[in-house]
Amino acid sequence: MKVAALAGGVGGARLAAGLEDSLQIGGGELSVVVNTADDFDLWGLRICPDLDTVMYTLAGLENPDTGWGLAGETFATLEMLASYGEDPWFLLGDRDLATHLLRAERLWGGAALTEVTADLARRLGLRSQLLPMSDEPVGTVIHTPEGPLEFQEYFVRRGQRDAVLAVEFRGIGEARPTAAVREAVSGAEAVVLCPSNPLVSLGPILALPGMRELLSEASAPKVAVSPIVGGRALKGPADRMLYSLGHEVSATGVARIYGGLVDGMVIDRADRDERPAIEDLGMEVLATDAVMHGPPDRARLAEEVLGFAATLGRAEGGRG
Ligand code: FO1
Repeated sequence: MKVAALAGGVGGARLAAGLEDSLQIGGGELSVVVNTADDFDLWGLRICPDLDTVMYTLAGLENPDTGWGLAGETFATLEMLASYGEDPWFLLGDRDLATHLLRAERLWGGAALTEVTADLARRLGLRSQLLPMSDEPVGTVIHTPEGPLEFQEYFVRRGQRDAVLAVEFRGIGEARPTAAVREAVSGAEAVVLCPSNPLVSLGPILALPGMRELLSEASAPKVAVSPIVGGRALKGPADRMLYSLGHEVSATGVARIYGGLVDGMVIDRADRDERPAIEDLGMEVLATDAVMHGPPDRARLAEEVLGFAATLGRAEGGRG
């Protein structure tokens, strides 16, 4: 079975790892399309946090406590940068820096992000395809009462404390899904929208010109997993962002954002009362344990998501 997963950072990476494990049993193939609108430049390096989070997780190298960065990381380089008077606000570990050095060398030499990412992923032994959503740069800007903030400035440096007035994806009009993304989505037998922030993680992927059409034209059943459980985000500021931007902070609120795009929503049992509201949006609902506490949960949830997608494919009688 060929599966395309759309993912942002930690939540997306964890479900992608579960999908990879469950697909391995039947010889399936996974392509993970990853948000690149959190990417930014620091000390001459191109940092791609979501790509790296997914890459390290699929390679089994991730820091299990944070979900991002590498396990057993050290920060001697940052300490030296601090000795030079630099502000070490973004925790780039010594080993993580190797990724940024190799990426920067290839990018500054003219290679496309897709090519560089495939090379890094191959060298770390990834079994799945790791696909940046686009090769053109897109930058999320968070508009706040303090003014516009670059995404990592809002997220890491200022600890997500600012009210969010609007979200802008700079450069999105000129960006396009890559050929590899188009192929992965149109050739998939199931498309999974991972439990990532619907506004700033999957939002940029879905905002790429042509992406929604690509998804609607794909014959595969499309299933989204809610990152909101019991009115709270599983990780990060998604709940506060949804609220600030006038969305309902619930699985139903997430389903409304994906309305017309997905055939099924996977929600947590805690939110099972929302089933009728989500079904009213024209989606099937699977209520299960949607919180991933560790690797066994990832594989179990992935199995359930793929099983659910298969029933949708059958119910629709091979949609085209
Ligand atoms: N997140 C933080 O909250 N603080 C950090 O210092 C930080 C450093 C970092 C370094 C490399 C990397 O790949 C990710 C890192 N992240 C950090 C995570 C990242 O900022 C966010 O998880 C995503 O951008 C949101 O999806």
